[in-house]
Amino acid sequence: MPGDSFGHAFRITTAGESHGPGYVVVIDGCPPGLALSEADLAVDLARRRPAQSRIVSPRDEPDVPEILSGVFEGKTTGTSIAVLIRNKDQRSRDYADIKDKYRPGHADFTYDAKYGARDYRGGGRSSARETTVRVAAGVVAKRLIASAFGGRVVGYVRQVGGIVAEVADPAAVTLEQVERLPDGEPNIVRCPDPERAAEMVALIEQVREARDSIGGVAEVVATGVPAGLGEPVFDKLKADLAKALFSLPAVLGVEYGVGFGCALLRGSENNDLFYAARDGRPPSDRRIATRTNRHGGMLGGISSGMPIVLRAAVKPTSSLPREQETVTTSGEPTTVSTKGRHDPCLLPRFVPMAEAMVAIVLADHWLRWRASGRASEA
Ligand code: EPS
Repeated sequence: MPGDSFGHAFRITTAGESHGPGYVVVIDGCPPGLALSEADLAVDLARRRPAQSRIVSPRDEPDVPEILSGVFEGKTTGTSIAVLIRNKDQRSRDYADIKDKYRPGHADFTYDAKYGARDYRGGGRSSARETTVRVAAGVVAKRLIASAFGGRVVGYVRQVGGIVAEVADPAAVTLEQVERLPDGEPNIVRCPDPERAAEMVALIEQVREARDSIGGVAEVVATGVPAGLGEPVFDKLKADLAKALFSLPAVLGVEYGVGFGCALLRGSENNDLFYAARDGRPPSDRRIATRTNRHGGMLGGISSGMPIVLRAAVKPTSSLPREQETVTTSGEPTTVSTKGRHDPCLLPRFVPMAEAMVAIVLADHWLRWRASGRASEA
């Protein structure tokens, strides 16, 4: 079965290639009555678009969304929502050279192995540009979870190369801190620790000058999520979130809570202890919480009501403007130097992509939980 769709009750299907006419997403399952406009979609699309700053790809895509269906008089109708985003700044001549060569680190070889054919322009279907319509769908999902249970998803850059941000409380990071530095200037790397943000920008500029690229880690936090989302045993919330993040290009690792750090801990150090948070409520209305959140907001694959905290490791951009050893499609040794307009570090633009995928999973699981009749009022 082809893999162009994701989700069950809230389901997205995407189509499009980086150097074709554009991309489309069809969003099924969104309830009626949500306020939604093209201007709403444009906010997150601007956070993802190339040419937004000096440290990302200069391909100048305006990424203006066109809502084709599913919205009437400013509100969702409950029928399928289709969004179209046209490609405007393709420069396909940059790719003539890789028609018969495999770029190291890219999907050229594996697409050929699978299909026996590929659109080699800009990576075709494997291009990270496909995430543009996922981000549009993510805005719809964010709207849905905000109105359903006050859910909020915020992502940020935690690490670039060896530079790691200090973040005292992931759940307290605001969108404003991710997008703006304390002096009001745009936070072009999207790291909420201003000193580390400046160091990250300098490092990204340095690797670009060296005609190289660098990887990093993004952290995504979902707050306001009620306890109870997730479908054991195969559709656990953690499993669907991992799939969502791994489906994004360049992701090599996903963890939540203490993640791989759990290998170093004893059970007595790792368990998060329960208590009844009174929050000024009457005794009959106590909220069960945990004193710490090493479990990252999910127990048994079901949301616990604590903030969901995930991290994704993103590899250094494979496209490098330097000669590297490779082979032609017929196996002859050769070299390749990638042209095109590339990001020396994918992390700043990865943040809205990761937020979108997390919001889409939460919207899907919320609708599934509600449909099962087991949802309590959030
Ligand atoms: C990409 C290669 C570059 C990036 C592109 C992702 O494309 P081109 O060589 O055509 O400029 O600019 O990113 C986008 C266009 C985008 O909108 O995100 C790749 O190989 O994935």
